[in-house]
Amino acid sequence: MLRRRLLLVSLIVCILGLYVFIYVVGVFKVKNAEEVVSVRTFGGGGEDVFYYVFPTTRGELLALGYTKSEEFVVDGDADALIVSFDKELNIRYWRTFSIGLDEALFRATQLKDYICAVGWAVDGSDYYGLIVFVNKNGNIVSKRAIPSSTFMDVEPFGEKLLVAGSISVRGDADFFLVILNGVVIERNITFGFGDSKDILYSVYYYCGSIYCVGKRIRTSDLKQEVFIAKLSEEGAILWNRTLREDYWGRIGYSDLIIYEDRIYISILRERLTEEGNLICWESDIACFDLQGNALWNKTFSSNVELNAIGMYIDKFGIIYLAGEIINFDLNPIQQLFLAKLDENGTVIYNETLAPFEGNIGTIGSSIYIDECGFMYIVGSNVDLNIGRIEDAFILKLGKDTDNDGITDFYEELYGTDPTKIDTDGDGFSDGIEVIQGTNPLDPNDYPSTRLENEKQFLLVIIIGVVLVSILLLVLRKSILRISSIKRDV
Ligand SMILES: [Ca+2]
Ligand SMILES: [Ca+2]
Ligand SMILES: [Ca+2]
Ligand SMILES: [Ca+2]
Repeated sequence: MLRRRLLLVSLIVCILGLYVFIYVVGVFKVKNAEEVVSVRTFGGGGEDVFYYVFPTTRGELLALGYTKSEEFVVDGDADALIVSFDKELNIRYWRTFSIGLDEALFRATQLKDYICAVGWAVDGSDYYGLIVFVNKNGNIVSKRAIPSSTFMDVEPFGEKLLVAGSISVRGDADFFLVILNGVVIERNITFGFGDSKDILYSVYYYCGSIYCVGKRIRTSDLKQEVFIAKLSEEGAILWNRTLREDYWGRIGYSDLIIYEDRIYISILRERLTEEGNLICWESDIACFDLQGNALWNKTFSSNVELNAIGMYIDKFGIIYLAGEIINFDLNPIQQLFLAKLDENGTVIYNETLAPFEGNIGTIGSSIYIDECGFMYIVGSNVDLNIGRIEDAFILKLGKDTDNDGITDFYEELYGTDPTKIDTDGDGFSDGIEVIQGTNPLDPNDYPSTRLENEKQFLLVIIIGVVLVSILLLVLRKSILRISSIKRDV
């Protein structure tokens, strides 16, 4: 009898312990995201640029680019730069990296235990393709610089990596796809036109095929065109096509993303008069099927420049573009450009922003959207009085009216109420439910271990009191029983 009581007491103590543990772990780690529009700059006296931002599996945001420590720079002063931010834009760590030349990192991808970043190193007119492996502590564990090449993009390729860029052969450049096993080149695929300088800007591995976009500059007439191709895993070209063949203005950059069997390409290019004079720089966003047939095209233009080179597609299929607009009607004249399009190319949002005070221009380079709809844009700002790039920046954007951690835009897409913290009334905010992966519209589906608001706090107290009372009752009975046994003895 006594043993059974003791067993019961231990069981209740265990339950209480577990209960307190779940409560502490659950409640104190959960905090509603603030309604923020925040910006953080990174840099010193020289030039600092972020080219790319992406989330790692560790919940951080990594920004890549370069840093120049001195105001007046000479060759070799630019170093590759990696900065890790949390989602509140606090810097977790930053690293610079140099091989004695001018280095920059341009794109990166997540591998199982490492981040692989690619870019270039410049030595006068010589270019090196740069590849860097970074471990989870932000330390560079291996690196390689491949002569006569430039690396523009990297993509996981099974256990290996696909790197895209260009390689120079006797002064001419060819499209260059490298298959890497670590830093070891396992295979490379070069293809080009023989009469042009060719560079791949972006590569994407999708359903067993390789898709890439680049540009070619024909040496005879300097005509520039955008080239897209689909290749087999072995490197055979399955189809290819050039875009804007009638066109010979310069191409600034092009990016490629595939989402649900559709290829999306952004192009930064010049628009010229018939006489060949520059009107402006403008951006196209074009959509193709997997056979390369054009589905739609949309152009964004301004009177001087509009670049929309930062492209991201979220899980709802919304296309985001971030970049820069230069327009003499704006004050300051150079601002951040941001647009959202639906899958049919309809613009659902289009805005210019000046996040810095004073005569400071803003150049957006890359954009990422988290699961709650917050947008993170990186780039660099420009002192417009002297026309010089100053600091790299990261900007977090998103309107969250009810402060439940989900932006108003994403509440619309999730179908939750943008003015109600807990749409389905199950005691868990819409934000917590989205982060925990439960249905914010189903009161019977809610997170099991994370507790959040006062209602639950009260419930926790009540259940706690009941459990403690039972424990005391059982203990008292045991003590009484023990004393009665003693009396009997
Ligand atoms: Ca909200
Ligand atoms: Ca809500
Ligand atoms: Ca809820
Ligand atoms: Ca729910």
